Amino acid sequence: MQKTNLQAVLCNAKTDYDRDGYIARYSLIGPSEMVEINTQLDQFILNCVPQMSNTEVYYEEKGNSGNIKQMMNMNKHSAYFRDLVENSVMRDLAAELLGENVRAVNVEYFNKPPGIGKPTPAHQDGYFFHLTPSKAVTCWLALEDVDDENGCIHYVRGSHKAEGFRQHSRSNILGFSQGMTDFGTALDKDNTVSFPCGAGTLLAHDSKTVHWAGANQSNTRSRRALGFVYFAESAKHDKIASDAYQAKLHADLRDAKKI
Ligand SMILES: O=C(O)CCC(=O)C(=O)O
Repeated sequence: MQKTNLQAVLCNAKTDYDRDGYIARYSLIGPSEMVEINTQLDQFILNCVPQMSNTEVYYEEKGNSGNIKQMMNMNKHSAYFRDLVENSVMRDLAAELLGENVRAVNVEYFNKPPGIGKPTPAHQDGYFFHLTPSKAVTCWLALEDVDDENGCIHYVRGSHKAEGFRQHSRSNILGFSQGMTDFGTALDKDNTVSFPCGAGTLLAHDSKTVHWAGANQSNTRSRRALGFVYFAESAKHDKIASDAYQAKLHADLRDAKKI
């Protein structure tokens, strides 16, 4: 990754993050590096996806391999994406936001294909993470311009400060197995901030920050992004519970013929 002015990126980052539960850095990654990332992504889809299991790649329409909706564990299949999550400004930022060393755990791809890309239900990432305490941050990188039409991210400002997690239950949206059932309170509405942004913008949110995105209503534009997940070193990961959850989820998805 090219050298970024780290000091400028980190300036006020922790103060803003602690207050709001997220930060935004517009145009953080320059155009030439975005070309490189997008080219690497195309290569990944060509070379790695055929080797990945159906629990790591989801399609918006089953059987239509042109419509990848989501990918997980890209860092486990590609040296490029491993390096990107391990050695980049995202990792420095995550450590700054959490106030301690971090473990890079996942690189994910989030796409909303034109016309059919479904909404991202309101959720808190920590609900899926099985961490104690829930200290983790997700960095979200826009791979192209995003807005209300193709499904930009919305955060509920300050929602990370509440005790525990909000209520979730099984959602029927592939890739987001749990959605909040109590979302939409006056407090949620009053504090919702939307993030239309250009390619190369990085958002970072806390594992307890409530967030969601609309469907892709454009028939011509996709909505592609990468997610980089970091756990605080001090947070204990309950791998047994996590693996059991994933196994049950994938069995259910297979039974429902969604994967
Ligand atoms: O890109 C999206 O629509 C959802 C992303 C998300 O939920 C996340 O990065 O935690």
